[in-house]
Amino acid sequence: MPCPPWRYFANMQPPAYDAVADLAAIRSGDRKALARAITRVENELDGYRNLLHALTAETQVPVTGFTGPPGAGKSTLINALVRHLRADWKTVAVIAVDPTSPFNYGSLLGDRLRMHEHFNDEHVFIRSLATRGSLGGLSEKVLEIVDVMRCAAFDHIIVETVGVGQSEVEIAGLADTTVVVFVPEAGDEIQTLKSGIMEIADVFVVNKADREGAETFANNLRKLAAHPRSDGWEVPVVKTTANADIGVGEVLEAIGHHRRSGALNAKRPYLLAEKAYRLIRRDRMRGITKAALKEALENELKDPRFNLYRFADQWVK
Ligand SMILES: Nc1nc2c(ncn2[C@@H]2O[C@H](COP(=O)(O)OP(=O)(O)O)[C@@H](O)[C@H]2O)c(=O)[nH]1
Ligand SMILES: [Mg+2]
Repeated sequence: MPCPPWRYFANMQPPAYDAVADLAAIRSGDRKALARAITRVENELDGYRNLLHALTAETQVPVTGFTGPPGAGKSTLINALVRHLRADWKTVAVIAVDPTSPFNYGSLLGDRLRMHEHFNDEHVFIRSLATRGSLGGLSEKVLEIVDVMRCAAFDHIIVETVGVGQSEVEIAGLADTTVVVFVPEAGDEIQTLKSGIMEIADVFVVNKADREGAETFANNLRKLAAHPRSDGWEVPVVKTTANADIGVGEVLEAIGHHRRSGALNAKRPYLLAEKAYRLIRRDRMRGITKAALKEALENELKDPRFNLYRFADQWVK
């Protein structure tokens, strides 16, 4: 058959993206469809909004966030948790918002070797996201990606993020249960983090319990966490030595208790408000950067009648 003229191809419309069919594939366990959907959402490719609008509220899949300073052992702990969950035949998705995470293929060889056992396991879905915006902050996209993942019928979804200031609060808006990982050396740090951390932590982990001062540190944390919160949940403190697989089962238990406690129901409007706020902020601020403002100002300032308030109003959507 002769080849049709090139115009024929140029005028051909690609088939419209069918979000409902895509979601059905994701629900049925098609991991390739899931990976493609994540890429679609991450890069805002054609139809990504349709996909998000077609999501249904999946509240059954537990989403646990791990936050804490770099080097605290979050990845090691998650690795051990995945091993425990797999021993129980559970499926797990891990999403790492951390450029240094061993879940990231580009990481150090040692870390990669550590994660190797799970990379080849088809029941463990691992995805790492580049941080956008503030250094160490949670990628804006992770919210949407986790919600897509919730549809994929995993038994657990785990999110790792580096705890640098704001991101602890961000992860609280994202995860059902937030685990804050400390190391015994964090003695002074805890005083400065105290107020914010107490609000968002559902489980405290003192990792590297093989190190000196772990017991004292854990006891100090217990004193801080001794009072039940307004939602009735008393934050447990678990000591772990993640690289020796010690205390890992207790972390899973603590997460399970939190999930079953009903505290989550009290937290849900807060979590959703946090998410909605971030989505709206992102959309309203789209295209508005200080660089773009500066560029526009360079022109406008030539006008002697320039007025900052009229200028700003032009940008308010
Ligand atoms: N001594 C000790 N080292 C640990 C423990 N857990 C993790 N590590 C080590 O701490 C380093 C940082 O761990 P990693 O999981 O990458 O930390 P992350 O940055 O919080 O994800 C690695 O060299 C781990 O082997 C632990 O319980 N005890
Ligand atoms: Mg890590």
